[in-house]
Amino acid sequence: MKIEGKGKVLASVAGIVALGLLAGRCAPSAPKGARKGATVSDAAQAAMKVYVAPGDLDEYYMFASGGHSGQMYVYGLPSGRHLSTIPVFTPYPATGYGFDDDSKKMLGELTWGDTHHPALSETNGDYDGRWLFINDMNGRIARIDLRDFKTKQIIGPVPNVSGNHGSSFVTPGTEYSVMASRFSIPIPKGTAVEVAKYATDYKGVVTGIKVDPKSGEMSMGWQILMPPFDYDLGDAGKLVSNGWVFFTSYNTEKATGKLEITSAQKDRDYIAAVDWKLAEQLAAKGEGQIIGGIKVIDPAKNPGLVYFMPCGKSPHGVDVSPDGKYVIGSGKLVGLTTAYNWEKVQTAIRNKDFTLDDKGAPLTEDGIPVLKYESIKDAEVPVGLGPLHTQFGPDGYAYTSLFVDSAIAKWKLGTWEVVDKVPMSYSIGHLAAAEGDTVSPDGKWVVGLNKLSHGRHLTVGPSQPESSQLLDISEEKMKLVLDFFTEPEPHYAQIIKADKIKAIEVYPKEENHHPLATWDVKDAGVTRNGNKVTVKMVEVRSTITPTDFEVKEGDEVTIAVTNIEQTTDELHGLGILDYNINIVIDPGETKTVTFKAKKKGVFPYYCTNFCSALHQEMQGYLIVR
Ligand code: K7E
Ligand code: CUA
Repeated sequence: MKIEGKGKVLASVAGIVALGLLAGRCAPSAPKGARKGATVSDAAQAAMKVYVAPGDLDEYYMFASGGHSGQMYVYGLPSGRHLSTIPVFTPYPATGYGFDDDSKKMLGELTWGDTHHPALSETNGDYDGRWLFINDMNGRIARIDLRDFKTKQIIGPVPNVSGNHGSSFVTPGTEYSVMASRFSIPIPKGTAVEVAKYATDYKGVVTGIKVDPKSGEMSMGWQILMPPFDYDLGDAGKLVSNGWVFFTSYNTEKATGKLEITSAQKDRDYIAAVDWKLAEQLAAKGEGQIIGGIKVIDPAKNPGLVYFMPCGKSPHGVDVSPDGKYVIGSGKLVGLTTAYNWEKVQTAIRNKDFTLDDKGAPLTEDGIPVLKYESIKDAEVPVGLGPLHTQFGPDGYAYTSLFVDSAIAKWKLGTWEVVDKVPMSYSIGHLAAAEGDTVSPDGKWVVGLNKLSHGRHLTVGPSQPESSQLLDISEEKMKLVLDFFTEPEPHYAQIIKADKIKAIEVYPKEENHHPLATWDVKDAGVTRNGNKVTVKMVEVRSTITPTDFEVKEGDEVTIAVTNIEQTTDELHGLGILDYNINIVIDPGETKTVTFKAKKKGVFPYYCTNFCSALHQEMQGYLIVR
């Protein structure tokens, strides 16, 4: 999204090239800092592709999960600039998240989360720019509203879900955001059973969290009982496969102990294919047995609900092609990925074409039939070692990350030909393509989300950033054009065209319905009801009103701050020293913070967010007698 037109960009690039040539005095072939072996022309071309001139805007947003930081990070592409941090499962003093009453309540007792897979809301299988969902291993999903980039709801911990890794993938109409247990446990939660009884007494579950199509509000949809495997990743079917959702699973041995050995005994693990439309119907009929406070549907009693598709050992990603015709899944330690043909899967289901056990009977796992691998696979594509995750372009090309090879392979759906491979530095996990999970990927860019960054940046001590690498995929050969660095731990990211997001920068006054909103400094002040004190506070450049107030020791104090600004970027903060209070109020917003006045004395408060030349004058005194 170049604001000032291409001419200016080319002129800027000419500048880069000229700089490169000047620097060339000591390194004749490459600009200063370019990797060994790069020529001026390679580096200049790459620079031209990713250069976003000062004042220009990126064309894409990348929303990357922050792993066990519990946050989401927003980057611009192709520049790789970090634009924003969206606090989700962890307090974040920079925006006061987790300190004000509402966000504190939303976080509850858990002040950390482990986020893995962001999912942008979809309409007809395309990102619609409305919401962003993100899972937490502690059995939760959060919804971020992309109108203001704020976390609006956290659902969970959802009963029976343990280690919510296979999440927060959405169905093509955002009917559901799904969850799957990584760690099977005895359910309901709270039951203690020895690990020796794992195979019989532990269970996994797959859950559909219903999303209200208007408000995005999440509620419990359905839950399905699953054998005690480890469920890993998921993806919803689309177009021809719409109505189904797929999850990889490992440890189908139902083993315990050192899984790296004990779960490597069989030839194959499974991809679970779940008919979510049937689950929805069954849930509507009241099917299921209440476990842990919610109805859990048993697939053994409801044929057609779940099938297992045999897959290479320890698969990670499962990915549905943009047309919905292929489901791609791989064993994590092998050199090929399998393309399952959805038509063949359906035929196998119709014909009851199941894997047979040693006695020649159809193989089931806790009552769930296992389809026959040979009947449902279309191809085994020799992508390279350690295929983890696949993304797609608009032209029938697929891009698979290879952890062991540390590379990305480009291959063609249908011909199954591997056409290109580019090394990553180092050990790529997921990869994300522009609009890559939709029915109409953009091509253009793929980001490799690498696990290690060793030697790619100025040293910062042992806790190193993660390296992401941007590939230009607009031509036949992929080109590595940029390294950039992210906060831990960008397990997965999604990339959306920037013009799909219509964010506000100010909360309009007329939308503020907070009961304690105070828009006139004359209405600011203190009211008392017994030992409960309410302080209506107004912040506007460059005064906090009231400028001082008194309470008594032991009072329960609620401060409601309204930032009455209606101007972009005029945020105000409220920090109260020694009381661990730090909130930030956006223009037009009202927030409350409640605390017990436990300490006597005089406590200065002040605006923490730089707002004007007299920001430093925005201060006052809390007196506790
Ligand atoms: Cu780290 Cu999807 Cu949780 Cu992979 S995840 S590489
Ligand atoms: Cu208000 Cu600084």
